[in-house]
Amino acid sequence: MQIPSFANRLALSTLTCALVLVASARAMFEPPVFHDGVSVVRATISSARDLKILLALSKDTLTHRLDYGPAEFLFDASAMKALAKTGIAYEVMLADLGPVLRADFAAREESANAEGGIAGADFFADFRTIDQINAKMDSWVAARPDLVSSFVAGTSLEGRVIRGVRFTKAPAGSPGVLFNSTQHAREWGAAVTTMFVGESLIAGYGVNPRITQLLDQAWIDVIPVVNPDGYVYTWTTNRLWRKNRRNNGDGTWGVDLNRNWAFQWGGGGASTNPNDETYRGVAAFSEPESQAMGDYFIAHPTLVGHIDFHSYSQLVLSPWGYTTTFPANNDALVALGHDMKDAIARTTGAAYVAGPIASTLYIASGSAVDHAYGAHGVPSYTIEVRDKGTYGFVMPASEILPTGSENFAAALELAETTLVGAVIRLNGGAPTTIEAGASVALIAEIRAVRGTLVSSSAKLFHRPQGSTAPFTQVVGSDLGSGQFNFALPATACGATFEWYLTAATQYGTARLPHTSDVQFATSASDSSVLYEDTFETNLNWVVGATGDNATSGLWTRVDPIGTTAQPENDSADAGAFCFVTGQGVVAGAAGAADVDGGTTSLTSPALNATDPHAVLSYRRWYSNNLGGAPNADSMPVQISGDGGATWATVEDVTENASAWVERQFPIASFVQPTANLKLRFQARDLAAGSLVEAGVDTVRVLLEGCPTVAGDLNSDGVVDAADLAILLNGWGASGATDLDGSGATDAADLALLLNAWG
Ligand code: 0X9
Ligand code: ZN
Repeated sequence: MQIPSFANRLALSTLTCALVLVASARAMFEPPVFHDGVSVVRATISSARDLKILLALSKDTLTHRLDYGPAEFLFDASAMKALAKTGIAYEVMLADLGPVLRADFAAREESANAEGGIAGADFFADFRTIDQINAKMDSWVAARPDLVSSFVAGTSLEGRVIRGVRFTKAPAGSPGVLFNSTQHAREWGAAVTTMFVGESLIAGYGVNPRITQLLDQAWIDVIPVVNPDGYVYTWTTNRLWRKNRRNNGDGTWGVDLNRNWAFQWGGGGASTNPNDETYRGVAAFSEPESQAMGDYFIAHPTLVGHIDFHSYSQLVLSPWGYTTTFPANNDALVALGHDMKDAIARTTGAAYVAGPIASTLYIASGSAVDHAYGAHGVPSYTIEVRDKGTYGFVMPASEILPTGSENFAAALELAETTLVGAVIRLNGGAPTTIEAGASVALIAEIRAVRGTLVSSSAKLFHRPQGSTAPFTQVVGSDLGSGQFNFALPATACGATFEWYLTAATQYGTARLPHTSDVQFATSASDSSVLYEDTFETNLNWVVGATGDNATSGLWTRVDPIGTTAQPENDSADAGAFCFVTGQGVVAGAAGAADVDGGTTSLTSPALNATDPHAVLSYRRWYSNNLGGAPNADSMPVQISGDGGATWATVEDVTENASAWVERQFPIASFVQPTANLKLRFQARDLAAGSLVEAGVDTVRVLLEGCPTVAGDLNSDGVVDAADLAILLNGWGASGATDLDGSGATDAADLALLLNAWG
């Protein structure tokens, strides 16, 4: 955003020397701006007209998303009045930035003073000034001169040093990766993230095998503040400053550094208007900060991977930014993006979205990521860290540690993968259980992000868990499109094997799990289906129960006709039929045939499930978020062990998935498994005006586990000498060794054991 009032008042002439002095002097003349009366609004762009109006009214487009859907904007009071009359849907995220920024500013001053300008051990307890960041980098070098060194990437317009640190134990000439942040001054969450990456590398070297292995083979450079002038300005004067501090000479200030890189400079999504937040500058690399970064890429030909950290939105973005056309290696770049997203989710559970920039976010040209990949062939990503808009740039300090740790996981993933060139991804993770006794297919996505895959290098290594024997190797079969099929070993029920995958390019061998000496463990188990109804035929479920009083939308077994609230298809089991609450009407409204007036019950016939380990599984559909009184109802799912005399609640569904959701429960958690088990779904419209649609499909009773083998006294899956020894030990006694329950362990038991031998 622009603050011409201040800029004009200052009327600074273009200065070339003593800029730092001028900058601090200006900070004295220029009082902080707190954006009093400015609201943060999330508006929904539904048409080109909406976008035009929003851009005309807004002081700033916080997310720069020039596409349909939600986007955040800043509006002053008069713009808010105008907005209310436009008919555009919006939500006020924050009514007045003023008090928030004032409080934030006061807290910062206090924390900067309290620490005497030098951050102590609790560096990550709060956001940090550039002096504190620099002091922290110095402390790293002082603590571990054998591991960390400091370098200068360049000098800013106002004469500040753009500093970096390198972490490595690898020999000269080794490959390396770069993590940088804060091209955009206000994105403090990004600066603490790269600082956290640095801190983790120091703390982890020699302690964590992945970090040690990495730094023994590669260097990692961290440049936390690419735009130091802008960063200082966000501390002294305007918390929401984005660009650098170029005096554009027309009363406006700043060039967007992430629109000023040379590759495809001047294309779409970059403004020619110096007053705009995405102003591209007068020429490619016209700004000393972006130019310094461009020079860095030239000076580091062994650079193999890069992340440019920004905030906010929780995105992992791959090239291109300048065009919606995908790069040739898009599938591999996106696979690594998903891999980073998964690493983030495994660390803190945070949900990030991965994909190519232009199709995931918006077109933006002249950016770091495009330059890294386009001009240097370096796989490069923009990560937009937390949050998703609740606090945006003014993220609370409590988010620093989770943001740092989840993105450290992503950074490690990028470094390890680009170093060797290959990405191995298990969609849905490694299986913990497979079907016993048969070879099971494992599909992995394997692609080269750099170089090409070595043929037949995609391999599975497995051995029984706990074994010290060499691993058995199996070459994966290439199914095309980056998919490889590995045959997991046929394994006896109850047994566990350990395994890992590898794949190589000319640059090295990727391994999953990444840490050598760490394997996945998968157990084999039998699963049998004791009961199944996919509702393709009538298996005697009963509609209606005592007390039912729904007047319409009663349960009915049909091939459903969909509405906005009801499924169009069954849950994709064997056929097309399922139970729904009232058949829909072709092109009908959301409320066509929904439940009205009360309860409708659907009860199963008596199910035979006496095994104590039996598991109940069903798929259900539920929608109650439309209509006049949304979310006023619920659907109890109940189970009875005595043929319907008494009922226990399995769940009370309120989740508006508007999709088929499969649920599984151990029956014994609710009732004693019996031969007279019943299941009941009660869809109901109890509150006036609410719209209730439900569905049920694919009900099963399953059994997971291993059958007990008579004679397998030590439960290792086989009857052998070890079991014989146990039996002989118990000779004459009753108990477990008395296999036939005769009261004593005797010749008859020995015969049973020998019969099951092997
Ligand atoms: O617009 C940007 O520069 C980035 N978003 S931000 O809100 N942090 O300003 C997105 C950059 C991704 N696009 C490219 N690298 N092209
Ligand atoms: Zn940014």
